[in-house]
Amino acid sequence: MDIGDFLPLFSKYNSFVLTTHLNPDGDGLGSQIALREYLIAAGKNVRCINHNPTPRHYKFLDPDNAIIEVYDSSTHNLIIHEADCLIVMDTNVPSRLGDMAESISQSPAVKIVIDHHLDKDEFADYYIVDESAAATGEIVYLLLNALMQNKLNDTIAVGLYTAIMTDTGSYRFPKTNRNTHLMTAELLKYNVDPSKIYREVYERGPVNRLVLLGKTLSSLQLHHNGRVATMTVPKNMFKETRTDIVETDGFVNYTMQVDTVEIGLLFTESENDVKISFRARGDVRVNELAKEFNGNGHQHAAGATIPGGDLDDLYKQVIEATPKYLP
Ligand SMILES: [Mn+2]
Repeated sequence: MDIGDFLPLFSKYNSFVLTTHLNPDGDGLGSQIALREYLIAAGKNVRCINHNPTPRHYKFLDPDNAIIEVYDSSTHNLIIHEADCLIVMDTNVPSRLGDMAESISQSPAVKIVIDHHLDKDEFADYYIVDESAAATGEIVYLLLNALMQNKLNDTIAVGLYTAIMTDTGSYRFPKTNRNTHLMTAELLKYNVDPSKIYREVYERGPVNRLVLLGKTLSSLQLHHNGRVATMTVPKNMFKETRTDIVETDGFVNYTMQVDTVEIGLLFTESENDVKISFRARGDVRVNELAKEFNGNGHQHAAGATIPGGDLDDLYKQVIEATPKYLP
């Protein structure tokens, strides 16, 4: 991928819609905020529209709720249809766009994907994709530095720092490398406060989040000689703790704290679907396992959402499917 090939796209069009995946995370939202900031400064008409509202712990990116809109077909379908260019960030499959998938797929607008996941669907005109990037924010970092002659601004830097910090698990996941830290060092030239951003994202949750985490940890089970760990959040657990799925962000990573575990799984049941989060280490290709359940992701981190899925059935099916992915 040569970033230079894509730069003309961002001046060519006048109206843009930026979106990211269901249950948006720091990478999707931070990348969206950063790219929007550039496009607005370049005089473009930009709307940021997502399937879900911005979660509580990312509100600091859009404190007045003035930037990111929640998709409403009655007002947004026309905007999506009439835009010159749609940019999908941090996912490469329409199924991860929730209710917006159809409207985006049917729009005559030019479609650009900016992403770092494996196994893309063929629905866009341009793919600015680097599967080795630790975050979509790293790709946006390269794009914006090229477009802005290395003169970013504070809003962009905060967005990209948030994207990179969260998608690297605060600089500990395997794709974290020298480049990740060099980019971060550059971002810290701007008004970016790492402690403040960490606190906003990870240390401002309600107490019930910890109660939910406690119950989730208590559900831990080991399978296949301790090589596979599972945790389960049935929907009644959200009712008991008066929380919702947003609060489970990051829970799956606890499964990997067990020494023998090579595949970690978190099953989360909602009203209408079951979400499975997959983690792995070493030679395991957990995105291949996720694919069996219509999911996708990276080699060591993937996800799947099964509409109308039955929690107990899926739990059995996934555990039965795991051995062939263990080396
Ligand atoms: Mn990402």
